Amino acid sequence: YSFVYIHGQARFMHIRVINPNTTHAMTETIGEAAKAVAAPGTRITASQPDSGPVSIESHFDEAVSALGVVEEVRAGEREGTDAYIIACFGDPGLYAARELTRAPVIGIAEAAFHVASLISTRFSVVTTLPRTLIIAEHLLDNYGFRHSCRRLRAADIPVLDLEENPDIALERIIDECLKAKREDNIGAIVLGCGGMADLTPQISDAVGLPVVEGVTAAVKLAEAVVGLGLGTSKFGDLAFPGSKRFTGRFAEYSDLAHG
Ligand code: 2AL
Repeated sequence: YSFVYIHGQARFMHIRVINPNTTHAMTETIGEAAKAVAAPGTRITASQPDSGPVSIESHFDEAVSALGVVEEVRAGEREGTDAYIIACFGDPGLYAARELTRAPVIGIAEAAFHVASLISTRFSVVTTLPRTLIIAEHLLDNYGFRHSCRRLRAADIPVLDLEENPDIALERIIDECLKAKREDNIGAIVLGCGGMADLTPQISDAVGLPVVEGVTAAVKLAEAVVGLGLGTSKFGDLAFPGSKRFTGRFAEYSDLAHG
C-alpha cells in the first residue's frame, strides 16, 4: 500500500465521487473507472442523489441535479471526506458545493480541460446530445479555456445510451473523435460525459490521439490537491454560506452546519 503524505503524515485518502444523475448503473461505471486510476492509498466512494433526473441533458436537468449534488456533499461532510468529484460534464452545483466544505471539490469538465491543456495546445470536446453543447461552451468561457478548445462536438447520443446501448454509443463517439482528428487540427480529445468514464482505453486505441476523460482526471487532481495539503479556500466567496432563514420545503437549510 502507498499513502498520501499530508503535512508530513502518511495516511489514506477518501474521495467521494458524486454522480449527479440518479442512474445507478452509471454511478457504478463512474466508481469503477475512478477506482482503476486511484492510488493504492485512496478509497473511492461513488454515490448519487436520492432524487433528480436520470440523466442531465438540459439547463433544467442541471438546476435540479445541483441540489442533489449539494445533498451528497452534506452527507459526505458527516462522514469525513478528503475530496469531492462532481461527475457530470456540466459540473452542476460546483460553486455551491465548494461553499459547503473545506475539502477540494473538482468538476469533471474543469478537470478534463486542465489536464488536456497540460498535454496539448488545442483540444476538441466530444459530448452526447447537441443541446448539451451550450453547457460545455459556457464552462469553457467560465473557466478561461475557450482558447484551448478548437471545437465542441456532439456524438448525438442520449446520455442513457451509454448504459443501455453501449456498443452503438461507443461507435458513434469513436466516429466523432475520428472526425475531430481529421478536421480540427488538435492534439487531444476531451470526452464530455461522466458515463464515458470507462471508455478511454478503447477510444484512444481506435482514434490514435490522447483522450482525456474527466472522472479519471479529477481523481488524480484530487489526490494532488489533497497531497499538497490544500482544500477549498474559506476566504472570500467560497466561505461557508451565511446563516439565514429558508422557507417552505427548504426550511432545513436554515441551519446548515458551518464547518
Ligand atoms: C452529462 C453527464 O456527464 N452525465 C449526465 O447525466 N449528463 N452531461 C453530458 N453532456 O452528457
